[in-house]
Amino acid sequence: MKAFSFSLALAALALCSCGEKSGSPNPGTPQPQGSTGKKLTVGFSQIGAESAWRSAETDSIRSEAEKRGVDLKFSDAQQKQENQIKALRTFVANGVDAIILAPVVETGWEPVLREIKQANIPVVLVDRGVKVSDESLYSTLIASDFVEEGRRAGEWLAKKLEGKGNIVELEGTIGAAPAIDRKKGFHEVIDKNPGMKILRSQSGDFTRAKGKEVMEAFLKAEGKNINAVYAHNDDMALGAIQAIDEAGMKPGTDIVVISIDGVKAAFEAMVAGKLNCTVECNPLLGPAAFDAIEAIRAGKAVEKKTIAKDEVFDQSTAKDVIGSRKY
Ligand code: GYE
Repeated sequence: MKAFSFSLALAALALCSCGEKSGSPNPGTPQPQGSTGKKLTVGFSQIGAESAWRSAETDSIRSEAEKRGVDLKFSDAQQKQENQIKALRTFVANGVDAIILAPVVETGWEPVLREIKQANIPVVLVDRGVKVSDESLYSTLIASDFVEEGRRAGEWLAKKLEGKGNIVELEGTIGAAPAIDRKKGFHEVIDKNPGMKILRSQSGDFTRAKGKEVMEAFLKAEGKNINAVYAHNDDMALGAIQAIDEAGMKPGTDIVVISIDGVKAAFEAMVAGKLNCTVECNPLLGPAAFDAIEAIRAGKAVEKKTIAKDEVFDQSTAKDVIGSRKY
């Protein structure tokens, strides 16, 4: 089970303590205090609220902060890197104890991360990675393996289409790690199937509205040529489903729809027969993020990367598991 595997990964992170004693006399009890005895203050620079996945991640981090008595400074960047950089500088100016960053794109972070490092503030990256020449600019990354998610989507689809068919691709935000990697993994598999072709790829910015808009354009250009749509997240797939419905075709039957995330609405769409498959990506990163912060502050070594273990769900299992989904 996913939750079990994920906690295993977290246990590995906790175990990597290089023999040092934990600062907590009582593991599992909330540790609200900073090293000076005051409440721990953590800045969280979030990308925005573009998807159900993103909102679940925000809720997870917010509720975990509350549970542990952490003073969380939350900043919503509305999809803009410049807003994230501004928020990070404000966190530094205000002397937070640690920073959680969900970086909207991969590049362009070095200068601000250097400033943060100089101020001696640990950075925990959640869900998306960054490209930097110096890995010491952040402490750890807690995320899913996006290339593997793309591969799994490709494999599921190749099987479903028996190696033949025309695909359109709804990409995530340009320059974002999950958009780059989910494309890479998917294309890797499709390239091995000469009967499968990707007709068109375009960004739908991870939103339902943009996913619908781009799918409408795809349908206009390619019409009945399209056998399947691969969306880099559920929200765009749900937008595409609407577009297919409105074009008088049957999503899930006339056009196979596959996406990534595994949010509740995706399970509902699978039960309704409109979405065929979703590859899970765990957004409940709050506990792992604060475990990492506590470990770092206690002087323990943490893994550079912690990968959540995710599953693939399709219409054959959707009904059985929908009731137990946590996001
Ligand atoms: O798949 C998407 C969100 O970064 C993994 O961002 C995350 C992605 C997620 O907007 O729904």
